[in-house]
Parts: sequence; C-alpha cells; structure tokens
Amino acid sequence: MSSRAAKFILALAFITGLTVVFYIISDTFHTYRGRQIAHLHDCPINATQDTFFLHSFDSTATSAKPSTSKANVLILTPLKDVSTKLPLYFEKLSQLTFPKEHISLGFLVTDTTDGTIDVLMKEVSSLLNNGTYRKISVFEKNFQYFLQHGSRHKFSEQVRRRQILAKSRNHLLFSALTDEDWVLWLDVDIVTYPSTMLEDMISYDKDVLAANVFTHEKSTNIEFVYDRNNFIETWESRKLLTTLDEDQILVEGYEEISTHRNYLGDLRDSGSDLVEIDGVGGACLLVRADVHRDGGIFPTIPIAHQIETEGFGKLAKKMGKGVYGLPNYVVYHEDV
Ligand SMILES: Nc1nc2c(ncn2[C@@H]2O[C@H](COP(=O)(O)OP(=O)(O)O)[C@@H](O)[C@H]2O)c(=O)[nH]1
Ligand SMILES: [Mg+2]
Repeated sequence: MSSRAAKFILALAFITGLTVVFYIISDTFHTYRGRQIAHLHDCPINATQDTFFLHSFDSTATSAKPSTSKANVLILTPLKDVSTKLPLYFEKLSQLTFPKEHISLGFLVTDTTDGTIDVLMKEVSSLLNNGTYRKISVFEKNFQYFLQHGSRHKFSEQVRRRQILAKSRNHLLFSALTDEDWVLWLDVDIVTYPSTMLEDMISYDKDVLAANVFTHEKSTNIEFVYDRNNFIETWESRKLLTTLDEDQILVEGYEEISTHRNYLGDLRDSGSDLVEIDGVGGACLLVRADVHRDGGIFPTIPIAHQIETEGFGKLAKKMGKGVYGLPNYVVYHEDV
C-alpha cells in the first residue's frame, strides 16, 4: 500500500472515531437533559453511564447569575389525590412568561387513590412531545398514610400529616434538583398568580422568599389570609417558645394553641414591600437552590419547635440565610 493510501485510511479512521465520540456525547447530554420520567418505588436510582458527567458548580457561578432570565428554575410540586386539579395547574404554568427552556418541573406523588398518576402522566406526556420544558421528572413514593381530604386540617392530625409532607418534599428535592439556580415550591392548588411571577420573585435576589397567599370563602367570596405559616415572631411568641418542652411542635391557625405570632398576610397594604419573616409556608416559595444544597431541608423533627416548611424557615435562618416575605405580592389558593 502506498504511503498516500495509508494516510488516507488513517484520516478516515480518525474522522469515523471522532463522529462516534460526538454521537455518544450528544446522546449522553440529551439523556441528562432528562426528557424522561423516573419512578421512585422505594428503591435507589442507580447511576448509569448515561448520567455520568461532570458539572462544576464553580463554572456555572450560580450566585453570579441569579437575576437574569438565563437562570434555571426548578418548580417542585408534591401531589396527593389531586387528579381534578392538575389541568388548571398546568394551564397556569403554561402562562408563565419566564422562558420555558429554563424551567424544569418536578413532581412527587404519594399515597394516591384517585388516579393522580395517570392524569399527571398524560399531562406530562403531551408536554414532553412538545418539548416545552427543560426537564420534567415524576416520582412516586408511598408512605401508607391515608386521610380523608376533609380531615386534613384536624389539629390532632397536623404533626403526622406535616411529617409526611416534609418527607415528601425532601424526597422530591433530593431526586429532582440537579443544576438549577432556583427552586420554586408551588402547591397544586395555587390557582391565581401573575404570569411574570418567576421574573418578579427572582429579581429580589433573596435566599428564601414567600409570596403572600390568600384565598376566598366559597359561599361568600370573602377574601382572607390562607397561609399562616409565613409568620413573624413577636416578643410574646418568643417568650412562649422559651416555655416549651424541647420536642414540642407548634402549628399555626389553630385555636387549640395560641402562638402570638404576626402573619405576612396581615401586612398586606401596610406600606412595606419586603419584610423579614421567621416561618415560611411552601405554597408559593422561592428558594435559592444553594440554600437547599447547603443543608436546608424540611425537618421532620422540630427545629426551634417547627417542622416541615416552617422548620425549613427556622433552619435557613439558623444557617444565616435571608428569609423574607412579600406582603403585597398576593397569590391565591383555590377557594375554600
Ligand atoms: N407527595 C405528597 N403531596 C402531598 C401530601 N399531602 C399534601 N400534598 C400536596 O402538597 C401540597 C399542599 O397540600 P394541601 O393539602 O393543599 O395543604 P394546605 O392547603 O396547606 O392544606 C399540595 O400540592 C398537595 O397535593 C403528601 O402526603 N404527599
Ligand atoms: Mg392547599
């Protein structure tokens, strides 16, 4: 064989090799982009070759690009028996003006008895076909905790209910968060919010930021504060805290226990645009993703006498993070 022919064959082999490597890399990248659905059936997800890649948090410089529309946001919603609520939830999401290619969605379905998973999979499948969002992940995790929907606000059920919800949020967070800059916790039954909500809330550039959640009474249409987990400690409430047993857990909005706190809801139209708060609700809550990565989870045992989202607020403060609420940025829970 002439040396020219040998060089030609060598060059051809080199180009073929490069093409194969390129396809492997692009396929890995596509799989990582994750337009796929994972189920979490009480078993660990194994790392496969498909998910093996290096992502440097230093090179993304998460804190340097928080307020740009190039930031990536993960919207997380825990779900339980909400098949009838999903269509409106997805319709509202579709109206967000934040670029969809920078929005990931994550769901965790628990102990469902009403076909929530089937409805969710149908909604998600049509979104995947349209290639609308950056990534969509669906997980299922059952706790064998069944409660009549109408009994969910009974005082006696609160600690158990909130512990399960805390576990659900943690499982969802640990499973869905990858490289995003922000996490928006959004309950499925938050039915009215501005389409610019992500841009608006991110622009405050706070570690933890709660919108003010109101609702209407069904029969009278009277508006009132829904989420009392967005609270501010007072002199009196701090005094009460010093009298409690170490493992005693407080919950808001029950006449069985008066906590003496002030609520974000009551500061609406007070003239302040942004206030520091102590406890947070998870109905509509923006969190800098690094707060979660630094250790901010939803406690199932009391942190400063609080669990779940209020416990997260307390924990974030103890971690030195800024925890704020927006008195005049009102979103609405479905009528009650
Ligand atoms: N995965 C999961 N989601 C839950 C559970 N309980 C409630 N949810 C969801 O968590 C969010 C808040 O629950 P909800 O009952 O509306 O709380 P409330 O409005 O504060 O009474 C909603 O999106 C529910 O569908 C649970 O045990 N597991
Ligand atoms: Mg609700």
